[in-house]
Amino acid sequence: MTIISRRNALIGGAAGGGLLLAGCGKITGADAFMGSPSYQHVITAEEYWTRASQRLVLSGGAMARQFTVRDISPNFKANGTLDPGGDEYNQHVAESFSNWRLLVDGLVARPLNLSVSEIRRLPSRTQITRHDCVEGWSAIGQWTGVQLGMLLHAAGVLPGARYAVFYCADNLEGEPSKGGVQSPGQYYESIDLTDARHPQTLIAYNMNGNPLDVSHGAPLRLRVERQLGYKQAKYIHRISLVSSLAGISGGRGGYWEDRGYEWYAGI
Ligand SMILES: Nc1nc2c(c(=O)[nH]1)N[C@H]1C(S)=C(S)[C@@H](COP(=O)(O)O)O[C@H]1N2
Ligand SMILES: [Mo]
Repeated sequence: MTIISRRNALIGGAAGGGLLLAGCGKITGADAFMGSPSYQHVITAEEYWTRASQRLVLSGGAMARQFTVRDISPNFKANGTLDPGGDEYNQHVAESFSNWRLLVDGLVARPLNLSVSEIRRLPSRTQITRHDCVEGWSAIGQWTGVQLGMLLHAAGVLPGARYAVFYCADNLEGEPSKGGVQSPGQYYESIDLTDARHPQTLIAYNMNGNPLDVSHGAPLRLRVERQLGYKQAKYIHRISLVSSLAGISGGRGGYWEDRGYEWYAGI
């Protein structure tokens, strides 16, 4: 049993019967010594992060409920942007996202710049959770990704950092079904560092065992399982740590927050 599968087993147990599936990557010798400097930082951080994450779970950090494979919804509605479109995003789709980068910057000691394939080679976590949209629908899906806390640990969070801000590739032109003030804007979201370091908070790349499709946020999306649907940012290309949300777009920490929704969208 690897360190990683032990970690996943522990978290699964503490979740109260939550089922965790395989996909917990084994770091092979080759993987450990190949990859960009950013990739190396994350691999180096992994073991420390595993222990920190176990402590968090054992000390009773509330976990979102986890479900079993049988509970997965046959049709998981896609909502908000279904396809960011545009020349740049379309080019990424055509290249199967091989040139997509995830930047982790802002108040960090070592900014990261990772490809999707590097992210896929990192230790992963898989969880089956329920997604609740404010519009009144829910769906259960299985998500696989890298724990955001591990990335942040690798980047080295600097004193003063309070929020992680997620920048998305889509410009929403006022989604008609949501109410609120409709106006164009780049989708973005933010969470505090407690949620960012929660073991179930993932930068996800697989849904129900397959790479995310365009409608569900390809190639990378956030899962922050104790909050509502609009916090689950899709099409993420940058995560920035900041001390304050003022001055970012409308200043309230998210596309929908800037249009009147609560910033803390707890379920
Ligand atoms: N980039 C981006 N992320 C987004 C949205 C969006 O329009 N753009 N919509 C949000 C809303 S309101 C919901 S309910 C979920 C929907 O995720 P899904 O399409 O996978 O169901 O994504 C959230 N994340
Ligand atoms: Mo939503």
